[in-house]
Parts: sequence; C-alpha cells; structure tokens
Amino acid sequence: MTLLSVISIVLALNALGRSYNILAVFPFDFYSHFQLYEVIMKELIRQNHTVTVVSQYPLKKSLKNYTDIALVNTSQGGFDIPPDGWKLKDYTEFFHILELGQYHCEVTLKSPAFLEFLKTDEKFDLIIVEYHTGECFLGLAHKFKVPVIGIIAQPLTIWHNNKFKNPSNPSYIPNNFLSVGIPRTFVDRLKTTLLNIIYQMFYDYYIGVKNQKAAEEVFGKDLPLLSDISQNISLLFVNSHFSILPPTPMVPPVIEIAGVHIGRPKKLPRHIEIWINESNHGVVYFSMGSLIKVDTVSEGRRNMFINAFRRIPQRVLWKWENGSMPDKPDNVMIEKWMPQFDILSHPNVKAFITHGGIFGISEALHCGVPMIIIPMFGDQHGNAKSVEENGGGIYLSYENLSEEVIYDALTTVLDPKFNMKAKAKELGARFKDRPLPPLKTVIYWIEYVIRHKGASHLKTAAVGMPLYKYLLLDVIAFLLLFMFIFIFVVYYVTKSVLRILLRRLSCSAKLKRN
Ligand SMILES: *[C@@H]1O[C@H](CO)[C@@H](O)[C@H](O)[C@H]1NC(C)=O
Ligand SMILES: *[C@@H]1O[C@H](CO)[C@@H](O)[C@H](O)[C@H]1NC(C)=O
Ligand SMILES: *[C@@H]1O[C@H](CO)[C@@H](O)[C@H](O)[C@H]1NC(C)=O
Ligand SMILES: *[C@@H]1O[C@H](CO)[C@@H](O)[C@H](O)[C@H]1NC(C)=O
Ligand SMILES: *[C@@H]1O[C@H](CO)[C@@H](O)[C@H](O)[C@H]1NC(C)=O
Ligand SMILES: *[C@@H]1O[C@H](CO)[C@@H](O)[C@H](O)[C@H]1NC(C)=O
Ligand SMILES: CC(=O)N[C@H]1CO[C@H](CO)[C@@H](O)[C@@H]1O
Repeated sequence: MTLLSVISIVLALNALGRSYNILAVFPFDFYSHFQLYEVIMKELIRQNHTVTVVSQYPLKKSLKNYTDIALVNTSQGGFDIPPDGWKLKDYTEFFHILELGQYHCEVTLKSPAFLEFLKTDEKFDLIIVEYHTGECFLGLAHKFKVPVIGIIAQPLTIWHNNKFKNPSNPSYIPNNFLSVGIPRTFVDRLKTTLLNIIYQMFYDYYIGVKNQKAAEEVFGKDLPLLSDISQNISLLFVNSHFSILPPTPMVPPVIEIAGVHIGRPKKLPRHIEIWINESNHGVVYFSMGSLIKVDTVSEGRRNMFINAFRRIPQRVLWKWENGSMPDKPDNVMIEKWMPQFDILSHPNVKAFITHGGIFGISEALHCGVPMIIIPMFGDQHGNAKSVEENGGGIYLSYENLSEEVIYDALTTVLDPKFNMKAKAKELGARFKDRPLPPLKTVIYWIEYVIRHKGASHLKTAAVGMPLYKYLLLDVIAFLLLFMFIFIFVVYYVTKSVLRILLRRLSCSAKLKRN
C-alpha cells in the first residue's frame, strides 16, 4: 500500500467520524425559497449531519436526524396583480419588502413553537439563518454562542453588500431593484447611488431599530446590538452566479450558489408530456411563479396574451391557477400547477415567458431555453435586464405590454434566424461549468466554517470599520487641506514676488524717464 492511499484512508475515516448538529431558521413564507433550503438540509442529512429546521414547511414524510419546528402559516396566499402591475416604484418598493420581513420577524419570534424551542439546552455546532430581510433571528447566535451562516434565496441587495463590505460601487454595480442594469449613464449612476443610500439608511435606522426591539423582547434586554452580532456572521450563501448577473467582485465570505436547487428532471405528468410531444412546432411555457396570482391579471392584458398566442403555430402551456379561462385558444393548455424544471428540460420546449425570478431564470438557462421576461418587483428587474444584455432573452415592461409587443417578442425568441436558442444554450453551458457542483460547494463551506470555528479569517478588515475610514474621508480631507495650503502658499509667494518685481520694474522705468 502506498503512503498516499494510507493517508487517504485515514482522511476518509476521519471524515466519517465527523457529524455535526446544525440549527436552521427559515421563517419566511416563500415556498420557492424554502425549496432551495430544503435541498441543502436533506444533503446535510445525507452527509450524516443532524438538522433542526425552524420553518413554515415541515416535512411531509419524516426523515431520520431531521427535526422540524413548525411555525404557523403566515402566507396570505400569493399576490393579486394590480391593474397596471407594480409600476416601477424604485424608491418605495423595498420599504414594503422590509416591512414584510419585520412582520415575519415578529410573528415567528412570538410563535408558541419557537418560544417552546428556545427552552432547549441542546448544543449546536452551527446556525444557518435565512438572511433575507432583517436580523432579528441573530439573537440565536447570542443564545447558542456558535458560528452563524446567512443564506438568501435571491441575489445580493445593498444591505448584504454593506454588511460584508462586499463592493457595491454604483459606478458599475447595479442595484437589482432598478431596471437600469449596469448603471452606464450619468442619470443611472445617480439613481443607483441615491437608491443605495436610501435603502441602507432605511435598513439601519428604521427596520434595524424595530428588529432590535422585537428581538430584545424574546432574547432578553442584555442582547447585544443585532448590527454588532451580524458582523460576526461567518459566511453568506447567495442565490446568484456571475454567468447570470453582471460579474462583481466578491469578498471571500460571500459564496454564490445559484443552481443548487436544480437536480435531475423527473418524469412529466402523462397528459403534459403528450401535449408537448405532439406539438409539431414546439411549446412555449408561461409561468409567473408561485407568488403572483396570474389569473388576477386584467381582462385587457389577458386578451393581449391570448391574441398573440393565437397568431403563433406553437402550443402554449400556461400556469393559470383558477382552472378556467374564457376564450382560451385551442393551442393553449392551462394547468393550476406545473413541474417547471421538468417542463423546461423537455427538448420540445422552445421558449419561457417568466416574471424573472432567479429560480426560473436559473432553470431556463440550465436547460438552454430563451426567455421573455416581464418583471414584476424586487430583484426581477435587474435579473431581466441582465439576461437581456447577455442575449438570453427579451425584457418586456408590464406597463407597456400590447398584443404587438408580445407577438414580436415571441417571434424573435422562437425564430432560429435570431439565434436566441443558441445563445441561451451558450449561457447555460457557462452557468453549469463550475469547479464543484453548487450543492457540494454549499456542504463544503458549511463544514469549513465549523472546522475553522467560525472562519473569521475570511473577512476583510473593512467589516465593522467606520464609514469615514472605509471611504478614506479623513485621508481625502487631509490631502485636500494640504492642497489648499499649498495653493495658498504658492499664490501668496508668487503674488509677493510679482509685486516686488513690478515695483522694481516701475521704479527703474521711472528712473529712466527722469
Ligand atoms: C455516513 O455514515 C454511514 C454509516 O456510518 C457511512 O457508511 C457513510 O459512509 C457515511 N457517509 C458520509 C458521507 O460520511
Ligand atoms: C398557508 O395559507 C395559505 C393561505 O391561507 C394557503 O394558500 C397555503 O396553502 C398555506 N400553506 C401551507 C404550507 O399550508
Ligand atoms: C463576535 O465574535 C467575537 C469573537 O468570537 C466575540 O468576542 C464577540 O462577543 C462577538 N460579538 C457579538 C456582538 O456577539
Ligand atoms: C414523448 O417523446 C419522448 C421522446 O420522443 C418519448 O420517449 C416518450 O415516451 C414520449 N412520451 C409520451 C407520453 O408519449
Ligand atoms: C378565472 O379567471 C377568469 C379570468 O380572469 C374569470 O373570468 C373566471 O371567473 C375565473 N374563475 C374562477 C373560478 O375564479
Ligand atoms: C414604455 O414606453 C414608453 C414609450 O415608448 C417609454 O418611454 C417608457 O420608458 C417605457 N416604459 C418602460 C418601463 O420601459
Ligand atoms: C449525528 C446523529 O445524531 N446521528 C443520529 C441519527 O439518527 C440515528 C437514529 O435515530 C442515531 O442513532 C444517530 O446518533
């Protein structure tokens, strides 16, 4: 036996022995987000770890070493579409999102199941917490005194960037809530800068204060400031990838994991498979995700889609919740629920009409399906813009929809002449090409943080640094002062020298004249 194989056996045995006890808290009522977390939790179990999961979605079938702490269901059952859509309310939209976070914070913290769980004296090795909006659950870090990993099922927002001092320079890094994409013009840079500042101030001085109050009621008055605890977060998993969104520099503790929820496609329900198989010109799949109730779309806009669909030879699979649609064209099939990834994986599916959630986009790119993206709110605007800039799809604004606009977009996406399918395939190949599959990446980093006791060495020195130092305001002020003094001195010296010279000159001129 070679030395190498002895070493690898020893390492393997060592790895077998290690199994950790992990607490995970996913309080939000977004089922699509939870599906991502669930994949990770189940993989942890497969790796012989034990998990306790606080969420609104207890497992239907219990699993060994997986304990559920089931919260009350706070879901309001999806969003109705306002008559004109969520008009781009760049500067206010995110207030609602943070308020929603605050709501979940309060409901969850005070729910009987959670309060009962807090009485435990179980020892954990790590806490994983959904770091979507708000920080009230960081009180758990204080209680259990173990490292914390944050996870979000969406791309980074400005407050995540600032927390980890991840670069967010608005000269080239988009604010994903805006539909401008990479801010290239002066106005876009100005908008992005202002939005970044407003969001951060609201986060720190409004929601932050409310979070603190709610957390203190549960974790006790001696709870340190959540904003201080949050500087101890070891790592942040983020649902994005540089092949989808514009590439940006990432500090070591920010780990991109998009695609982690994507497994192998399963068999389609028979009637859907037959419908897709038997379409001679391919199929367009249309879904606005699980949160938006697409059947609340206004009559006028629904007719735009229907009329555009009538004009194409393709069949359309439309996720339409309420089960009936007046004047449904023959080439349209409606279903309450559809296995999205399995459908996108079918080779006869030629295009995807989506609201631009990061889940749908990842799945479509993975399968190489070009998209028509009609973003509604949140990060969807930025996601849509980015896919369009990469050539994998077309961005349509909900406000400006018309039959003609939809029809044109469909023909562009479907016509091989425009090459969009090829481009989407190319983007998909980039998306899938990784040093380590995303799920393995996640497990690696979770174990890494535990192995290295919080791995605080990953953080840059900027974390927790006062703003004036981080922005070098003191250095800039000093240099400006120095420059002013220098200019002042040069000015006075030159002025006095000139004055003396001139006086001499005029003296000698006078002498000459006399
Ligand atoms: C988990 O434990 C089982 C039984 O001890 C072992 O056979 C398996 O290899 C372990 N898996 C990992 C990933 O360590
Ligand atoms: C939670 O409640 C909403 C609205 O009542 C319902 O639509 C949804 O199915 C419920 N979710 C779960 C997981 O029970
Ligand atoms: C952050 O972590 C350090 C080192 O483990 C610890 O001393 C400090 O108390 C923590 N800060 C907060 C606010 O929990
Ligand atoms: C659909 O087509 C595929 C590939 O041609 C075939 O394997 C599958 O059996 C078909 N499914 C049905 C339900 O006809
Ligand atoms: C379903 O939606 C359509 C179109 O919006 C509407 O006319 C119909 O009444 C709805 N049906 C139910 C059962 O809500
Ligand atoms: C809608 O169309 C108008 C006129 O073409 C244009 O000025 C506006 O920017 C469009 N809105 C969006 C959100 O694209
Ligand atoms: C690490 C750990 O706690 N593993 C447990 C998983 O569940 C089995 C059976 O319930 C226990 O025997 C293990 O100790």
